[in-house]
Amino acid sequence: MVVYRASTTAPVNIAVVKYWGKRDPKLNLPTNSSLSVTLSQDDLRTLTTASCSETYTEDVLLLNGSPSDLTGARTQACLRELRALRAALEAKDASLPKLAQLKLLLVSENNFPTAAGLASSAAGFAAFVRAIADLYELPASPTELSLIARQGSGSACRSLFGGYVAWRAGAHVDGLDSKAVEVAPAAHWPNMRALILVASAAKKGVSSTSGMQQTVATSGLFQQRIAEVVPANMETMEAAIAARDFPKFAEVTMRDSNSFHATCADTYPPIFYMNDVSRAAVRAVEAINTAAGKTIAAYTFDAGPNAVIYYLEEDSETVLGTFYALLESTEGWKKGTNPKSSVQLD
Ligand code: 2P0
Repeated sequence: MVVYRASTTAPVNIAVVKYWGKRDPKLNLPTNSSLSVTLSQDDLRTLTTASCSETYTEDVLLLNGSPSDLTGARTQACLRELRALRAALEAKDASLPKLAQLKLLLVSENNFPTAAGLASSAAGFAAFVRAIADLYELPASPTELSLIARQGSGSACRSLFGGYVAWRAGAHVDGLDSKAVEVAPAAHWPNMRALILVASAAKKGVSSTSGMQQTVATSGLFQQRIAEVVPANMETMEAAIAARDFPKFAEVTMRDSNSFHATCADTYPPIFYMNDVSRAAVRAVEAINTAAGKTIAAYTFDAGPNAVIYYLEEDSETVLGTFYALLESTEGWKKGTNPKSSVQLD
C-alpha cells in the first residue's frame, strides 16, 4: 500500500513588537500587528513529517514520541482548510491521487525542550501546516499558508518565514487580510544575534490564550497600547530594521516588552510573567549599555520569565561576558543549561 510522505522544519520566532489580544478568538484575529525575529533552525525548530495512506484509520499526531490531541478546534480548522485546498486541486486534475480523503499521521519533534517555556506552539503549528501543504503539493505561498497557521496559533503565522517578519493584523471580519509578510530576510542584517536565557523550565501559570483575553477584557492600559503604542512601535521598528539601526531596534524592543508586561500587570487580577530572575537580566542589559556608552543589547520577555537578548556579533564578547558573570552570581538562573543558545538568525 502506498504511503505518501513529506517532511519540513519550522523555526521559533521571538516577537520584538508583541501580539497580545484577539479581536476574534475563533479565527485568531489579533487586536494589533506584531513583528518578530526568526531564530536559527540549527538551534530551535520543530521537524514534522506528514504522511497519509489508505491503511490509516484515524488522524494521529505524535509529538516528541507521545500521542497528542488533534481534536481541538484550532487544529481541526487547519486540517479542514488544508484538505479543502487539496480537494480543490484534485477536482481540477483527475490524475492526482485522492489524498484529501485519507487519514493523516503527523510526527513532530522539537530540538529543544518543549517545557523550556520557549515559544514551541509557533514552530509547532507552522511545521504542522507546511508539512501537510507539502504532502498535498499545494501551490501556496508562505503568506497564504500563514492564514492557515494563524488559526492554529496566532504567533505560528510568523514562523513560516525566516528573518524579520510582520503579522499584519488586518481589519476584515473573515481574517483574509490577517497574515504574515517578510519585512527583511536574515541576510539583510547578518550580524544580528540572540541569546536565550532559561530562567525557568516550568510550564507557565497563565496560558497566552487565556491571559491575553483577560487583558483585553480588563486592562485600560491595553486600550492605549493597541491604539497608540503598537502602531508607533511597528513603524519605528520597520524603519530601524531597514536602516540596520541597532540602538533604535533595541529601544523599541525593550519598550514594547515593557509595555506588554505593563498591560499584564494592569490586567485584573494581574498577570505576572517576569520574576526576580528576569529583572536581574533587565538590570544586566542596562549595565552593559551604560558601560558601553551606547545601546548594544536589548532584552525581551514573552509570556514567561525567560529572557531573549538581542545583540550584534561584534559585541558578543561584552554581552556574553556579562551574562556568563550573571549566571555565576545569580541564584535562580539554571546553571548548566545556560546560556540556552547564542544563535544566528535563520
Ligand atoms: C508574541 N506571544 O507576539 C506574543 C508575546 C506571547 C507574548 O504570541 O492563543 O501562543 O495560540 O494565538 O500565539 C503567544 O501567543 O497564542 C504569543 P494563541 P500564542 O509572540
